[in-house]
Amino acid sequence: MEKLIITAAISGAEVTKEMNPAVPYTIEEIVREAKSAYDAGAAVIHLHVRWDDGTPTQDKGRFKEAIDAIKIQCPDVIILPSTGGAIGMSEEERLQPIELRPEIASLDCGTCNFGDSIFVNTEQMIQMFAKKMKAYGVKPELECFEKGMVDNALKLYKKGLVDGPLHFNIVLGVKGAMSATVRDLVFMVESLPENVTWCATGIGKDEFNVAAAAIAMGGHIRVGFEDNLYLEKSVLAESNGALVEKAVKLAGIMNRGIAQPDDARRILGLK
Ligand code: KMH
Ligand code: ZN
Repeated sequence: MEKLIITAAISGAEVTKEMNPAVPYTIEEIVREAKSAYDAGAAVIHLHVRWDDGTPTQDKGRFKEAIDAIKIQCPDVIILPSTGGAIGMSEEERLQPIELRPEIASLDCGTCNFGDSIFVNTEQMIQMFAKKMKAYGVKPELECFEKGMVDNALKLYKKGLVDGPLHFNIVLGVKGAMSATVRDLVFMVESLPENVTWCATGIGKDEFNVAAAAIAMGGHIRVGFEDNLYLEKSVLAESNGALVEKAVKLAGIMNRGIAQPDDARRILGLK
C-alpha cells in the first residue's frame, strides 16, 4: 500500500475560539498550528484564513501572508487553500487564492445543506472554478460531500475542465449531507473511477472512525480543527498537531507508513 498522506485542516471557517481556544485566527496562530501539524507528520495543510478578530476571509493578500509565513517554518509542506471559504461568500471572493498559484486547492463539487445553512456550488459555479484553476495551473482536490458530487466531478473531467490524475476528498458527516459511516465511505469509494487518489474526512466525533476505515482501504486522510476539535470524548485537542499525532499512531498500529511532503507530491502527481 502507498504511504499515507495526512492533510491537516488547521483552521476552517466555521469553528471559533469559543469552541476551542486553540483555533487559529492571526497569522502567528496559523503558523503555530501549521507547524504543529507538520512536525507531527502532516504533508498537506488545508488552509482557510481569518482576520485577526476571527472573521473568515478569502482575501488574496491575507492568504499570501499566511502561506509565506508557513513556508518559513515548514518549507516543503504542501499548502492546499480553500475555495469553499465560508457560507455566503461570493464566487469572486472564494476564488482569490487561486491567483497565488498554489500547487493544489479545494474544488467543492455540489450544493448541500450545511447545518442550517446551504453551501452553494451550482454546476455553472463548479465549471467556472475548474476553468480558473486550470488556467492558473492549480490541481483541484475534488471535495464531495455526497455521491451526486462525484458525478459532477466526473462530468468536469469528461468536459476537459479538470485533468487527471484526479484526486478526491470524500467529506462525510456534514450535518445535512452524507453520513460518516463505513458503509457510506465504501459506497463513495466504489463510485470513483480507477486510477484516482482519494482522501477521507470525517466530521466531528467520527473523524477517527472514518480515518481508520480509509487507512485500511488504502486511501488518505484529513484531520484537524476544521472538522473536529476533540482529541477524545470531552477532551479538547490542544493543537492540530495533537490530532495529527493521533492519526500517525493509528497508521502505525495499522502498519501504514507516513508520506513526507515529497512522497505526497509524487502520489498526487504534483509537479
Ligand atoms: N467552509 C465550508 C462552507 C472547502 O474548504 O473547500 C466549506 C469548506 C470547503 O470548507
Ligand atoms: Zn475547508
